[in-house]
Amino acid sequence: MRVDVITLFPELVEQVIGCGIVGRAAEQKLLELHCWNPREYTRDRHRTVDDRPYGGGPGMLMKVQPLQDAIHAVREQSRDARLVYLSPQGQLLTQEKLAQQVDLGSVIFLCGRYEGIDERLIQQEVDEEWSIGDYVISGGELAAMVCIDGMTRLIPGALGHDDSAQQDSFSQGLLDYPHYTRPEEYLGERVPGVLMNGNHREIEDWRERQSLGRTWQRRPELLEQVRLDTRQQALLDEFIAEHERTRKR
Ligand code: 4GX
Repeated sequence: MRVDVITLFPELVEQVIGCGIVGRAAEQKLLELHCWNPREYTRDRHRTVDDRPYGGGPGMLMKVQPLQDAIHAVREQSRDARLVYLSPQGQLLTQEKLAQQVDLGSVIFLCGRYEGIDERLIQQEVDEEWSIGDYVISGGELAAMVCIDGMTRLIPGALGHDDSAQQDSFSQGLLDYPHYTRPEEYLGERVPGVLMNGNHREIEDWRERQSLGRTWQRRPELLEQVRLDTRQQALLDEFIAEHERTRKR
């Protein structure tokens, strides 16, 4: 998968490509990342990349000409890629959106700095606007890195082990179950017995019951988006019954 990033801080974005899962995917050529710096497309001595907003007010916008030229340069190399602008005004990112983008293929991320970019440039060039959450960060770079990281996990072969991103939280629309490692007893708390008895059917049931139960407790709105099969409904009912029992005690 090819990912292009238009950014005033290419070093920042290139950092993610050196590390962990994303780094390995790049080494294996599963991911090909290119950064484009609008500063390289400026035409004045000062290499100006910002400009003043019409109507006044505080803050600056990204200067249109260098940005437009950078976009056109990327487009020459990545014609059919979707151009995604990252901003708090965008559609909220979900695991499903990331998966759809991985299926579609190449993507260009446009990272804004300052107060953003000219609205007409968004209308002309941008295919989709995404937000990583309802909060404000200082530029689109960290948001693009979040997208790149999340997408990379979904590229077939990018996760080292066989049991793939299938196991991740959200891949089934549910939260993850709790995990335990050594020691067997920590601060007086023991590892749940079911995980120690080697009965894989029981372990699988326990994990799914925990997934369903934690989603019900912490993010009930997610449960409305998934259709539970009969087994899952029974496991959730068991979790809720157990929850009611311990509440009464
Ligand atoms: N999810 N930001 C973009 C520049 C900006 C300002 C105004 C449009 C309008 C963000 C987020 C995010 C901060 C990146 C503002 N763009 N990006 N930047 N949340 O907060 O994606």
